[in-house]
This record gives sequence, C-alpha cells and structure tokens, in this order.
Amino acid sequence: MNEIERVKDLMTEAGSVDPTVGSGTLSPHLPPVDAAALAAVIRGLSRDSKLVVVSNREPVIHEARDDGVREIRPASGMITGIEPIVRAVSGTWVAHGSGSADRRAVDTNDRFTVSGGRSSYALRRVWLTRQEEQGYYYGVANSALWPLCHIVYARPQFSRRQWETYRRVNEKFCAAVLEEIGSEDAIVFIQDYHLALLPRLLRQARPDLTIVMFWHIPWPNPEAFRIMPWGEELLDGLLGSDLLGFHIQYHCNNFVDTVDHRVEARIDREQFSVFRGGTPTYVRPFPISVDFEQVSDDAVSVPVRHRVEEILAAIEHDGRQQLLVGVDRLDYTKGIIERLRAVDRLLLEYPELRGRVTLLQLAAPSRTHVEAYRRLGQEMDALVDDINWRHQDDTWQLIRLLRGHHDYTTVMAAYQVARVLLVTSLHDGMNLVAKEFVAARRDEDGVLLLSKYTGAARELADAVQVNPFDIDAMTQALYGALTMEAAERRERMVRMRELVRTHNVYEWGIKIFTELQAIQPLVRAARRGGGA
Ligand code: ADQ
Repeated sequence: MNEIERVKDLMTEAGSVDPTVGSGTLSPHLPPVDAAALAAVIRGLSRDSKLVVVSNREPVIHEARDDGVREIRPASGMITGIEPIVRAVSGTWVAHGSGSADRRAVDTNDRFTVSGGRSSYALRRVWLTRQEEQGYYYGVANSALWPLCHIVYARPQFSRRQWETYRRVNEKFCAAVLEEIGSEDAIVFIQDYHLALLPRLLRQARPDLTIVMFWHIPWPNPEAFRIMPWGEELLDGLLGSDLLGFHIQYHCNNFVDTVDHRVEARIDREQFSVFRGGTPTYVRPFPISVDFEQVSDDAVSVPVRHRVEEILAAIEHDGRQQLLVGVDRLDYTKGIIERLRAVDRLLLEYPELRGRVTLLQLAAPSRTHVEAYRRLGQEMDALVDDINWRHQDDTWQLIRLLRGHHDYTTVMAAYQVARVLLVTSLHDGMNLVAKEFVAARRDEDGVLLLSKYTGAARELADAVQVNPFDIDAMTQALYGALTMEAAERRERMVRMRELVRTHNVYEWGIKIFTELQAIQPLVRAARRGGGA
C-alpha cells in the first residue's frame, strides 16, 4: 500500500467519526496522520503544482528594536493552523509585510525564507500603504466583516471608501500571487475574511487554477448578513473558489442560505455546491485543529518547565492557590469581560475561596487602531482593578493580568499551571486555545471550561460547557470545575486528548485536499461543459 492509499484508508476509517457533530466515541487506537502523510496527499493531487497559501497576516514579523531586528510570531489561530501545512510541502506563503523591519529581511523579490522546524518555506511579502491598511484591514475586515460575522452586539461599520480600498488590496494580493505562480500550475489556498474577493480575481486571470478558500470565522445567517452593503460582490468573490471551507456544517448552511437569498446562482443542496458563472463551488465543513504531537512534546520541554517557575514567581504563587487561566487575543468576541464577572461572582458566592484561587489572564493586544478594541482594553483594566480592589488582601490578588504578546513558551507554560482553562467566547469559529490546552496536558490533568458557542464545543464534549452570557450559570460551572475530583478530571482529559490526537491539523489538511481531489473531475466536467 503506498502512502496515499494508506492515508485514504485512514480517512475512510476516520470518517466513521464525524467530529462536526461532537461525541467522545472514537475508534480507540486510530493512528494519527502526520506532516509526511499530508505532503503525500498534496503531491499526489497534482505532482507539478505549487502550493501557494495566501493570507493577510504573515507567520513571521520582523520588528526593529534598539538592539537589532527581532522575529515575532503573531498570536493568530489562522497561523497556528496553516503553518504546519505550508511547511509540510515547502510551499510559498503570500502575506502582508507588516513589520517595521520586514523590508530589511527580504531579498530583491520581496521573499524571505522561513526556516526552523522540520522544513522551510518561502514567505512573499505584499506591501500596503498606511491608507490601504486603514481601509482594508482596520476598516472593512475588522470593523465591518468581523462584527458582522460574529454577531456579538458590536455594530459593523461600513464605508464605501474603505470597501474600495479593500477591493484594491485584494487586487494587489492577486498580482503578487500571479507573479509567484508564473506560468505554472498551482493550487492556491486562501485564508479568511480579509481576502474574500481574491478567489474571483484569480479565477478571472487564470481560469485553470485550483482555488481553495477557508473562512476561519463564523458565517452568519442571511438575516444578519442582509445589512452588508456589498454582499453580492463579496459572495461573488468567494464563489470564484472550487472549494470553500468553514469549521462546522452550521456555517456552511448559513453560507448557502445567504447565497440563496442574495445572489443569482444555482444551488445543489444534495452536493452542497453553488453554481455561479458556470463553475461550481463546493461548500464543506473542515474543523481545524493543532499539531498535537508537537504541542504535547513542547509542553514538557525544559524551557517550558523553566517558564512555569518564572510565571509562578511573577504572580507570587505560594502554593495555596488553584490557578484559573485565560489565554486570548484581546478581542470582544472572546468573552473576557464575562469571564471576569464570573470569577468575581465566584468569590462573592464562595468566600472560602479567598486566597485559594487566582485567575491568570494572558491578553495579547490586537487591532488597537479600532475604537471597539481600545474601549475593551480600558473596560478590562477598570474591571480588573475594581475586582482586585474588592477582594485582595496583603498577600493575594484574585486576578493577575499579563497583558502583552507572549511567546509560545509562555503560552505553553500557562497551560501547564492551569487547574481550569477558561475559553468563554461569545462566538468563535473554532478556538484553538482549547485544543492547544488539551494537547499540552500530557499529565492528563486540568479541566477545560468551554463556551458552547465555539466550533470546538462540537467536538470537545468532555469539556465543561457553558453559556458565557449567563454569568450565574458560568459561576456555578466554574465552581464545579474547580472542585472536580481528580479521577473525573483525568477521564475527561484522556478522552479529549485522544480526540485531538486523532483529529489533528494534518488530518484537517488531508481532509481538505482529499475533498479537492474528489471534486476535481466534477469541476473539470463543468468547465468543459461551460456550466452545469
Ligand atoms: P483567533 O481568533 O486568533 O483565530 P484562536 O483559534 O483561539 O483564535 O487562536 C489564537 C492563537 O493565538 C492560539 O494559537 C494561541 O496560542 C495564540 N494566543 C492567544 N493569546 C495569546 C497571547 N496572549 N499571547 C500569545 N499567543 C496567544 C481565528 C478564529 C478562530 C479559529 C482560528 C483558526 O477566530 O475561531 O479557531 O482562526 O481557524
């Protein structure tokens, strides 16, 4: 049996478990797939094609500091998921060069080789002006599409000028991708809501390309999407792809319903495909995951163990406290305020916990040029101050806020010290923090408190699931998690680890590219026939 057949075999077997419907029942010893298996699938798909990944955020940022240039790995779930894939096939990654020293690091073709880890890949940087960044990134992407898709009571802001900039920046990415491809065949794998128009732009320039788009955030229902002034253009842009992925079936359903309401297209609900302009787009759920083995190994490495000591010293942990831990980008969708309120109430309702519990919150500043994010930062600081002031004594503080972009070692260390990890998103496409935590707990201890409104909740049935809008219920769930017996903690963690181990990020990639292989003959037939 060759590598591709082995993987297909595994996938059929894995197909007996549908991770999108969520249950802990797994075939017990299913061997997980790895980077080599994923690379084999992509190579098998088209031997001569390049794999080009496109996203707004770059995986490595070069920042100028007083003591030289520093490489930074941004806090982003999209990057956590995509990097192992581009590395597996040594592909090319096209992204916005946003660092202050990015231009210094590239060659004359604006390329930088990202090495380290198991293999290297090329990063091609696209330069944006400040005005383009303002309109496209802070404007349309993060002040219009992000709140529109998450529906969490932050009102989307629409501006025609920003939309024009968004379109122009998508065209700029299109030019860079075409330049990278030259006259070769290629599979272009586009990431996220910053680049919704890119599939159609590429399709118009090169009808022969294979285009996959993955939308990392939720897709709202048609009623919520209705207010998007350029909805038709955005949908048409996405429908330039052959395969369009979301994390869960619910988002696929919402997308197809939105198309049905908003544009002229033929929908095949049996195949779950949309025909527009003669060619089909297949819409499928692919729940993203993490590199389980890597995280599991890294979590017990010597640097992480040292960092655990440093963290405990920094928060003056005296051994009496159980640690609650939160690890988030500072974003209003992550439910950080709701979490703080639940922790406050926990102490009010269970005063015996005074001095015996501490919340360690890591919060990475994000999108700070957007007003809603600045306000959230201020609200969080004020609330932490107020809660700490009401509960603290001379030797203990309830909340320890470590604001800042923390490195991977610190994030891993934070997972290690958690008795309970809190993921309380109001709405989240998947949430990789939850899966990283599970992968990091080799000791099979720790409780995951997880919002029902994350994609991850569909799979992680053994988490303590909560509605973050219901502070009272969340407080009780938190108390239950803190006082859970060791045997139950272990049972739940063992089952969750098995699930994330099996459904790792390589399986996610393999599912996408295997599906691409399956639909290719249908796409080709439709192209030859000039429509369906
Ligand atoms: P994000 O909204 O960025 O991702 P998430 O999936 O939780 O959210 O990933 C965050 C990543 O950043 C994790 O790898 C985490 O370790 C890291 N991180 C978080 N806080 C950090 C901190 N303070 N310092 C350093 N690193 C930090 C989007 C969608 C998600 C979806 C992913 C992938 O919103 O729903 O899971 O894409 O598709």
